[in-house]
Amino acid sequence: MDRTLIQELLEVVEQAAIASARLTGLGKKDEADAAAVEAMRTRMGSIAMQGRIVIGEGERDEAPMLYIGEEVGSGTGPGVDFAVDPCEGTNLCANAQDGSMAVLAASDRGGLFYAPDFYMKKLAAPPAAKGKVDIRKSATENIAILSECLGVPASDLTIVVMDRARHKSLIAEIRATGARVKPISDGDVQAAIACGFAGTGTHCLMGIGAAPEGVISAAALRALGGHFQGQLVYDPAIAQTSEWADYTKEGNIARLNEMGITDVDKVYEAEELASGENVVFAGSGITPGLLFKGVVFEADCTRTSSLIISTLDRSARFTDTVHIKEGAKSIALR
Ligand code: VTB
Ligand code: MG
Ligand code: MG
Repeated sequence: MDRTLIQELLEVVEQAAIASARLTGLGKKDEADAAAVEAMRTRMGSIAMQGRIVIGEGERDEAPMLYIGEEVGSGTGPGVDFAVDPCEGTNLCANAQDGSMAVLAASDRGGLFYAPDFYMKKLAAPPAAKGKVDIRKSATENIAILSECLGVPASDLTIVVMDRARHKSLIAEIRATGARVKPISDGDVQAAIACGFAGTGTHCLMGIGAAPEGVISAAALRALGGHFQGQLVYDPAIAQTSEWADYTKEGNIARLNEMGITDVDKVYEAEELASGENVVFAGSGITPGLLFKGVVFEADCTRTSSLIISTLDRSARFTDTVHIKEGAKSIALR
């Protein structure tokens, strides 16, 4: 991978964000997702690379595009592995709520963990707390560590947690420390990455979300130097999801074993989930969020706001782009 990829990947997520943003607020989450998938795949096709999807829209049979194993790109050039979520937070997009974005993580061949479609317990925190907080510790202990690392009392900390039944006791435990809880309905990738930056008003992400999204979050936080750990969740009693109504803990363990995951309780560090020599994260806002603005459609242009974090040049680039329409007469500075 070389630095020219940074610009290409920026355009990939911008195009995906614009495509789904056209459907913001229309209550059509599947259409918004499909539009982003198609736009992302089309733009990826013109990149000189031998790309491969390792985390995508599902297995080949159910997903026509960006399915796991699909080859993307021109077919010549460096080998690049991708974890993609063209419309992360489809509900947020469909309901015009904050926090949906087009995202991907890229790495050298074999540099991204092939996450199964399972749940994942996650812990994300700022660089100052990297390697100090630990997913094996209780929320109470981690908040004390975070408070020490950031030099602020617990009451100045805001912890993001997905608003789910499974987190009832976690939320109570966090609040008992004096820290604040920001429940989110969806979109734990953006929330996790926001914890890596000071000034976003969020300091830590705790709780259980999806595993594929965990790999994308890990890639971003690894490139940034922040903290991320993940641990697969296979017990339906813990996940408390209706989708696992017919699943058993034993059956899920067997499924993981079949996928080659034998140490099912392993704690994965960011550097294991995104282990490649180089890692690039690219995200572009569909709706506004903690990291960037959403897509704005104007008479003469379309505006996008994005973030690329890359180990290639140790950078985090916040990029606002004006996509100029044919015959544009007036483009405001911002
Ligand atoms: C999780 C989370 C995502 O969807 O996948 C969630 O990681 C679905 O979780 O950010 P449930 O099955 O508990 O509803 C998102 O919020 C959006 O893709
Ligand atoms: Mg998706
Ligand atoms: Mg998603």
